Amino acid sequence: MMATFEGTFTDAADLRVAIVVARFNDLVTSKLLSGCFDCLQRHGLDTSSNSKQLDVAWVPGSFELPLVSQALARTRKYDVIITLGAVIRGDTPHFDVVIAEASKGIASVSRETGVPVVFGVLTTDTMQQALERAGIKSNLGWSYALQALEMGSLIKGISVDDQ
Ligand code: INI
Repeated sequence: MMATFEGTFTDAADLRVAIVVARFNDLVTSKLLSGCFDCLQRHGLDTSSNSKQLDVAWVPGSFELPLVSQALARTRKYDVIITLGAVIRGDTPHFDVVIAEASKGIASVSRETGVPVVFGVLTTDTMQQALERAGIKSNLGWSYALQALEMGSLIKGISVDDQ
């Protein structure tokens, strides 16, 4: 019989989530974090300070997101990990190095550990564009949390018996 696998957005009560957030450009990343919390809480996840479902790790910048995501994924305590960062183009090639390492690293943590890791790193030309995506116009933190609910529940629903 054909199996159809789909994530759900409706119930986060059973999910365990870790968020790794970069302090660099924290004017932006702290707003993304608020958006994440808001979405998770509205979907039934306990976001209180004594929550057993949610942990948050702060790292210096987006370059460090993969390493800490990997450490958290290896604990096997989380169904899904959300990374949050803001890489804003400056006058040097540093931007390209940071975003390349963050994106490749996050993708490989996901594949190597089997724990979905949401890529929540904004890449923009200006701080204004980043702020627009972190609350002034919309808050992509909310969308990243929604994608985490979908991927966490989707992977959780695929057991070895299905393969
Ligand atoms: N880190 C960011 O998260 N965003 C940036 O825009 C950024 N820029 O442009 O430099 C940035 N750099 C810091 C980097 O992520 C590391 O923390 C640092 O190089 C130490 O390893």
